[in-house]
Amino acid sequence: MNLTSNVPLKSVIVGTAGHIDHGKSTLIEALTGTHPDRLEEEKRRGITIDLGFAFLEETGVRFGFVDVPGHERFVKNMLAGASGIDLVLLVIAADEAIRTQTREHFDICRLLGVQQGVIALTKSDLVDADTLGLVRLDVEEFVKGSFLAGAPILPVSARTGAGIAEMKAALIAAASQSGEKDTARYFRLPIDRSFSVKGFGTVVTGTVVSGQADIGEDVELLPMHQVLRVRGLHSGRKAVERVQAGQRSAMNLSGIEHTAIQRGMVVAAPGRFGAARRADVRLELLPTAPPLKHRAQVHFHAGTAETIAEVYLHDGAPLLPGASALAHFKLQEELVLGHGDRFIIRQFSPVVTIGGGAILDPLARRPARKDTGRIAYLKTLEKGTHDDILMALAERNILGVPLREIIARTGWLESEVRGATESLAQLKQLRAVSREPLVVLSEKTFLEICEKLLARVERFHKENPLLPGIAREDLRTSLGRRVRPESFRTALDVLVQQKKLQLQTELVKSPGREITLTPEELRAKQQIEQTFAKADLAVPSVKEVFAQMAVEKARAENLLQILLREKTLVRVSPELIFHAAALDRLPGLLQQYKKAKGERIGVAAFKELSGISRKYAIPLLEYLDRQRLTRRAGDERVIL
Ligand SMILES: Nc1nc2c(ncn2[C@@H]2O[C@H](COP(=O)(O)OP(=O)(O)OP(=O)(O)O)[C@@H](O)[C@H]2O)c(=O)[nH]1
Ligand SMILES: [Mg+2]
Repeated sequence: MNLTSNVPLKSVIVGTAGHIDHGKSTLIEALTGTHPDRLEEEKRRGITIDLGFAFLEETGVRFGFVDVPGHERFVKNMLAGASGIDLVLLVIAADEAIRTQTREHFDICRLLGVQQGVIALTKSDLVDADTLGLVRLDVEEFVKGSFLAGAPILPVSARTGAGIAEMKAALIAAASQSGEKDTARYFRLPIDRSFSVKGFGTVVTGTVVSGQADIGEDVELLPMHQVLRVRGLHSGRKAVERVQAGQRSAMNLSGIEHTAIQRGMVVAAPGRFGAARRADVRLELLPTAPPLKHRAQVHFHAGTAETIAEVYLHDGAPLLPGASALAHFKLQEELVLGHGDRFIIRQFSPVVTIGGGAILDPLARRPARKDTGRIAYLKTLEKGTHDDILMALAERNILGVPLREIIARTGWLESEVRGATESLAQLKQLRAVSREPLVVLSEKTFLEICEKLLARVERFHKENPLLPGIAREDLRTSLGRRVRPESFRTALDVLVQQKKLQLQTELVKSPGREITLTPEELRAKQQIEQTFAKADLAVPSVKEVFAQMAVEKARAENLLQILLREKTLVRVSPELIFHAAALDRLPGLLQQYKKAKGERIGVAAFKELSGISRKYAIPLLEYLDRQRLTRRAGDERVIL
């Protein structure tokens, strides 16, 4: 029985680094039994060209080795492998000591924020003890002041096997120091290979940088935002049910051709990450690099992706060697980046590593000269608490920020976003204008919307004294497109609750706002009413009534509306209006008729009974039908 099978293994990714031919791949083979070179061309030329992989399980640690090429032309492949590593195995041949790519790979590890490592002095069989001693001194000097200061420096020989056991022990010791992985964050796996396996279909591989994924789950392929099903998983060449942060993983995906997927793409938890062409960053220039000019073009590498970027320096002045600054990158292709991701930049030509840094905002906007709050905002993204960052996001997005965007820009969990929203809402700094999906607005912006609403309603009343209120939809569109419907709805609710506005079905009005008529309007209103009262059932047309009025037509129309709303007048058909008192006489008249002549009445008889002209008799009868005072029966009506 295998007693260790139930003990959870710690997953640690070790990446090699070092100059060409210094024995990286050979050392991996000596440690794991697997030679990482897999391409025909690699075997023929005896050099590593692309990333190679090997695995080793030792004393509770599951090592995933990523072997990188040392050749200067393949540094970009090295970068794709180096982005997910926990430990670096820096390989320096004892007979050659420190060379160009030793330095470049080491710079890259530093810029990527690798925290730990072990140094191998390979080919120890080729040098004597004195040379070995000198190389060791060189190396100690080289790593002084860096994360590798004090790291073990171990002579090894793949040829004789000397030092290999010590190397394993050192890796295990270093692995025990490496931090726990964040499996709680949302799943993300930058793809380094995509191929097809007979009988299975498309398989992608990479190192899981955060979260976990299970067989049967959906993942999103980015930047194309395509949702795919996970059919199978492998880790360390074994079939598994789940892969998680810190593991080398192979993922069998259904619904896509392997040729549609390339290195640099990402599989991730659906809806949690974005893809963009602009990023705000903290950029550090290597002391050995030449000054970097504003708007210079560079090669940009992050995760397993690479593209070309244009560098925007905020004050326009060049960045000096060894200095760091807040900067903005305009990328040639859409990349999937996360807050805090490390990146590397290389000079456009000749191609050498010149700097790197961390992503602050992976969904950045084009920098604007007039945007004076930008630097403070970026500093908040860099150093602020969750509350600070959420406030900064809300303040800079007066339209409001939806949950999805907050998560894609910060890498927080949904629960963290909701938590920060809650605490800021209690402090009256933030307002959730919608809960599902969550959309937040700074309280300041929200209050501005409320003020604007009140002012709009006030103005409406002033401009339309004869109307009871503004239609809700008109009020919303009057705010323009810079206010979301959710913000409008919430602001209106709040104002109604605070009794600052009143809502009557679809009309919004100021409370206590009654229509006040001028004496002239009052007279006109009475005149309209009396005209209809006098006409009784022989009503005039609206046009005729208006023709006699002293006030202009628009005002007369409003006064008519008021009379209709008060139900003093009743609209029987679009053209036909009666005084309510006249209509009230009809049921009595009909009942008398019924008693005297029976329940059926024709149009001519009705005309005679009511004294109404023929033109108006039909619409009026139809009105009586609707009122259920009569019922149509052929050409006649039955009085009910
Ligand atoms: N004598 C001796 N030769 C070694 C040792 N390790 C590697 N070599 C030889 O050095 C050469 C290069 O080794 P690799 O492992 O391919 O070197 P690498 O660093 O992986 O090279 P790239 O991947 O191309 O950068 C090979 O011919 C190895 O046989 C060693 O410990 N002793
Ligand atoms: Mg190699």
